Amino acid sequence: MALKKILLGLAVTTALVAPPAMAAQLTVGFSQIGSESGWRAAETTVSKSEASKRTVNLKIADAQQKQENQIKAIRSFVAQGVDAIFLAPVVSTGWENVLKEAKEAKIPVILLDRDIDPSGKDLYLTAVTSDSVHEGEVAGDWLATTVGDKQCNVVELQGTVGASVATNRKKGFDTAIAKHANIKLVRSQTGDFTRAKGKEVMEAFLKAEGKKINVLYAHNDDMAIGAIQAIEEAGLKPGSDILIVSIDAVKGAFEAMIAGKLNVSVECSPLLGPQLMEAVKEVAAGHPIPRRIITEESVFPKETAAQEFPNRKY
Ligand code: GZL
Repeated sequence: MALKKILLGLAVTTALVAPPAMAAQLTVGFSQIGSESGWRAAETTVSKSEASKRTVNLKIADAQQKQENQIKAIRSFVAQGVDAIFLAPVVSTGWENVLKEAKEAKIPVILLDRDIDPSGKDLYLTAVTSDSVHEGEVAGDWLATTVGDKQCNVVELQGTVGASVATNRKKGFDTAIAKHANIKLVRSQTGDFTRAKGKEVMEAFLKAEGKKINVLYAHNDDMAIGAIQAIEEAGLKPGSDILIVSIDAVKGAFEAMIAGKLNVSVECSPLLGPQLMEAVKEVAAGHPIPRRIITEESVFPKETAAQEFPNRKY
């Protein structure tokens, strides 16, 4: 049972001008970041399956987490004259030129799971994302509630440098713990959302801070899972010697919670396919669509992980 149902997202305002109508069989170019995490792989899988249920021909380009590959993919989609472009922007800056080319070609762009800087707000139709500042706040609030007024040194594994979700999850967490003088952030570094880098950076944290570390805050479960290996190899118990709070709520996180090695995971659903496909169909019909599509999310502590695990879809 989820600890709390949270409706994430910002106020919904409709786009001012209805986009150009499109043909019945839609071809959509999807510039996907890569396959850096279980979450990302699930998002790709769901997007494919939702497209196949509808008359949407989805062309997915995997950028291996490199912005230049995403820019190349978008240019190729524009040259092919696709009906719409989905973009999961690996970082939040550097999109103006290529998105202007899409706009000049009258190809609507829909952002997926991450944002771009406000300067680009007129270059896309809508953003299907969660509220990642709130996810960070929920993680920080959980920690404050759990440790009370006990002295607590935190290390942080940040997501990809420059990614909107990493900036926001840091911002939300920092805001939540700022109210608690006993909670101190002693180290913070990017683990690039991957298990391998999460393990490597946690090894460095352990070497530098050792037993002074009381808590790990990871911006996603994959980095937390990598860090769990490092903590065990250092002879410490993840989930008890070092509490771990992370975000995504992928199946691997539930397995770690059931094993008592992870304490809580804040959900960030990758199952955005249905909302995405409905948005692109609305665009095709020339209907105005909301500037932000809300995703419903929850928080899962280890105490309820075993009961919830069978319900998990990613
Ligand atoms: C969140 C998404 C993040 C996930 C990570 O919307 O952008 O990217 O939290 C993924 O697991 O790598």
